[in-house]
Amino acid sequence: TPSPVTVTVTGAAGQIGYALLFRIASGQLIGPDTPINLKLLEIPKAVTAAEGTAMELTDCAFPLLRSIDVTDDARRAFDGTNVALLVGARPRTQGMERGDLLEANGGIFKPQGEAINAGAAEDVRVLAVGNPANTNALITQAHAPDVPAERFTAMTRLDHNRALAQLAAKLDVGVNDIRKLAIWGNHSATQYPDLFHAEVGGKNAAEQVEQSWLADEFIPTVAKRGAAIIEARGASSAASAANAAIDHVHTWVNGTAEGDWTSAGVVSDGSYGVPEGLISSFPVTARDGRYEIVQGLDIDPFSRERIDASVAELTEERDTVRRLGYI
Ligand code: NAX
Repeated sequence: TPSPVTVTVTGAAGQIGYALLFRIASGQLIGPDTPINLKLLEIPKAVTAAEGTAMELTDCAFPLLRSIDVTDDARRAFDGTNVALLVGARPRTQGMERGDLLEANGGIFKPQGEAINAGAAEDVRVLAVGNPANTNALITQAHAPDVPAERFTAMTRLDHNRALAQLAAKLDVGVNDIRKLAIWGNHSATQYPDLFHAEVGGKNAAEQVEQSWLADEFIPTVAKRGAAIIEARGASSAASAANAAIDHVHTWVNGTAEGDWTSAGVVSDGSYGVPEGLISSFPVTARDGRYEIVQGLDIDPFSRERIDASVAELTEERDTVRRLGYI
């Protein structure tokens, strides 16, 4: 059997945590043979609830689940961790300005970055799910200078999966018939789901849909899907977000298929005019346990404008947290 992997989940008592932990413990995160040690981080008042979830995990008698540690101490939670899923975050409440939101989350992700730097395993991989995910990942990375920057990522896989599902429904094909779709920029309403490089049945996807559908239906439906779920469900996406987190890490570890790519928020190397160091979504491949930005794509003017707008928002978020002293 492969050696055990330690997985830390923050916000473990939340709704994404509840949809995520059982799938990790059943072997879907890394692979069906890899034993798992779970570490659950919560704020003090939610530790008891997280302990309740731990009891249920125990009661599943998952063959791969070796241990569960519940704590409100970040140092302990990230000690020896191989995979850190940063789900817990301060949600935006009514009347809260964007700056307040960034400030509240800086207070969460800075100490978590420090704890990762202090104690995580050599090969640690970090995924920020909690919003604003890209900038939370950036803050975490800034406080873990001993960990290679490429190990810090933000989740746009849910946006990617939403885009796959919308396009598959439009063209009446299976999601597996679609290749090379991409989400660019921020995990926010400015994100840009790109069909111009996507292929369906080996042919260009954008050429198989009306431009009006692409611009007026597809892009806004994908970008505003989170709000539509809240409207319908009375709560934000949870199981689909957990599913995307599983996909993100599974792909990172196990790789993308030949001739395909996926989407992830990764540290920019300056490609496509995205300022170096920003954590922005790109089309990425995964090979040998590393995400790499797909290089050399032609960006048409329609796409350029949308990528630039989303990247401008990321730049603004970075400037705000810089002003606040978080990076
Ligand atoms: P919940 O409010 O249900 O759970 C969040 C949990 O985090 C709570 O139990 C809370 O006690 C805990 N928490 C808060 N501060 C913490 C800290 N400092 N350390 C450890 N735990 C802490 O939210 P949930 O629905 O689970 O969503 C979690 C986050 O995911 C939110 O920020 C949400 O906006 C974000 N999302 C991101 C998505 C993405 O695609 N990147 C999609 C889904 C989701 O909206």
